[in-house]
Order: sequence, then C-alpha cells, then structure tokens
Amino acid sequence: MIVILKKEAAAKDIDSFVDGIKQRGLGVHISKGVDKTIIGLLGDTSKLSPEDFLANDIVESAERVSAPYKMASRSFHPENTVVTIGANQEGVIPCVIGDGKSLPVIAGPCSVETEEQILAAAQAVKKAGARILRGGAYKPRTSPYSFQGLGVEGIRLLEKAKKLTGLPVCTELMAISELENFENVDLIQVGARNFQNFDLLKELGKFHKPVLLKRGLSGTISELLMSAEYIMANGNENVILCERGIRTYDGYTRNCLDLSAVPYLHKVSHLPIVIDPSHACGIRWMVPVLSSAAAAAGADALEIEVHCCPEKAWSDASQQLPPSEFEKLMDKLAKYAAVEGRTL
Ligand SMILES: [Mn+2]
Repeated sequence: MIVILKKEAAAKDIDSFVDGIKQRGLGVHISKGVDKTIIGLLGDTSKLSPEDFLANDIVESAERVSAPYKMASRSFHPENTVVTIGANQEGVIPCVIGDGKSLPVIAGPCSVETEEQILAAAQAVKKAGARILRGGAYKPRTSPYSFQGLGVEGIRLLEKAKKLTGLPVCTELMAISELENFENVDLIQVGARNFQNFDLLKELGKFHKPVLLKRGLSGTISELLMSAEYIMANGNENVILCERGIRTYDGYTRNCLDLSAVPYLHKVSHLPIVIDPSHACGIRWMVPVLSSAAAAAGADALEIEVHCCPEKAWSDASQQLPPSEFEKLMDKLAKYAAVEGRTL
C-alpha cells in the first residue's frame, strides 16, 4: 500500500501519521520527492483498505501496490535512484550511476591474475575512458578445477590499481565470511549464481557499500527485484541491477542478452540498471554492437571485460576485449550516448 500526502502537509502531521502506521505493526518507507511525499507501508496490509487513510486531512490518495517488491518499486519511490561509487576518498574520482546524464563504463579483466596484469588493465581502461575498474578476486567457476581467483590478495592488488589510477573498484563477493576484506572495495558485485543467496543479500543490506546485483541465469525480473528488496529492506538502498544474459534454449551465444529488461525495469523500479554484454554473449566481436544497443535501450551503465592480452587470460578468454578494441568501442559508444544527450 502507498499513501500519497498532500503537498502542504506539515512535518509534525507527517510524523504523527507515520507513528500511527508503525503502531499498527507496519514498517514505513518514506520517499520525499520535489512535488509530493509518498509513504510506503511494509508488511501485511491485507486487512487495510485505501479508504481507511482518506479521512486524514494530509492524505491526498492511497492505493494498493500489487507487486511483491515494495522498496524497489517505482510506485514507492517515483524518482530515479542515483548511486555514487567511490565517494569521499582522497585521489579517487567518484562515479555516479543512474543520473540519466551519463553512461559510465565499468571495465577490466574477468579475473585479477597478477599485479602487472591488473595495473596494466587499469591504466588501459582508464585511458579509454572507463570510470570504474572491475576484476574478479573471488571467482565462481563452473568447474572446481578452473582458476578460483587470488582471493584477498586479488583485493589488495585492486587497491593498488585504485591508488594508481584513481578509479573506484568493483569486485564480486561470494561468501559472508569474506566481507571483512571488502572495506576498500567501492562497488560489491553479487554474481548471477548468488543472486538468491538471501543470507548474503541480508548482510549486504547491513553493509554500507553500493551493491551491483546481477540477475541469475534463470532469474525472472520479479525475482531480481525481490533480491534487491532483501538488500534494501535490511538498510542499504544503494542497489544497482545488472542484466548479464539469461539461459534460453539456443546456445549460439553464452547466454541471451535480455535488453527488454532495461525499459521494463525502468518502468517498474527506480533502481539503476547496468548491462553486461561480455557475459551475456561470451563472444568478443559481439560485445561492441551489444554495448551500443544497451545504450539505445537506456542502460544506466555498462560492464565490459577488458584484458591486455585476452588470449592469455586465466578465465573468460574468448569474451575479453584487448585495449585497442575497447578504445574503439568507447569512441562509438560516446556517439550513441550523445544521441540521448549523455556522456560517458
Ligand atoms: Mn568473467
């Protein structure tokens, strides 16, 4: 249920209205917009009717929200959520995702392999105009015999790369027990395989860092938003959604990039959405055109795998772009972004 308050509602009346709702055992999410204040009711509202609220002078209207996700839904929060990555750190250039004016690119190798490799990749993606450095330290691999990542050493190398370039860093968290190592990570990725690891999501709700939540291989949009809800309901509203390809019946690409998720998510949710064309298609030559398509679909940011020497990469070798191709992609992407008045 959402209750929309009249523009002229006084702060003290709003407070007592909210107290009244809480006394009924419900949670409250308040969204203060430029024009109106919206009170979202969290919990079991089945015994309430919208008419119950209309008797109150400060209430303009009330309506039921049928979607199971509340805090993630646009009806609870009509204005876009804008997330800042890497704020308030000396030497780090913060990156804003979701402002509608920019199309920042998160780029870097699939895995952090060596110091030399991640520092070279960081400098290359920065030179090409990327705004956030990515690199996997903890790797969820299909085979237990594949490279599993450098772990905490990989995070230490990402910190070095951040110091060298000023780029905020993004890396994946797989287990709650590793969270203590993520204090200097600026954007915590929850991978497709963990997108319904609810205990992990709850912990990230209590942690104070922005989260990049990837859609599961066979996750529905509603399930993705419910996972976002887990993080938000536990106190962290800095959630960014990521479409990275879903599994379908055809195997000509690694996954199937669901671009229609972008306009749909923008309609039903206020959270920013990132497109990851690299994991979606798994084919190097297809990444540039899918990046342009993502820009046209209205993605708020892109995540692209780049490696200085893709043929020697320890993971996802076939989809990583060398810096020369990434630079070309960025030049072209800038033109697509400009069509809608956006810059990289
Ligand atoms: Mn990868």
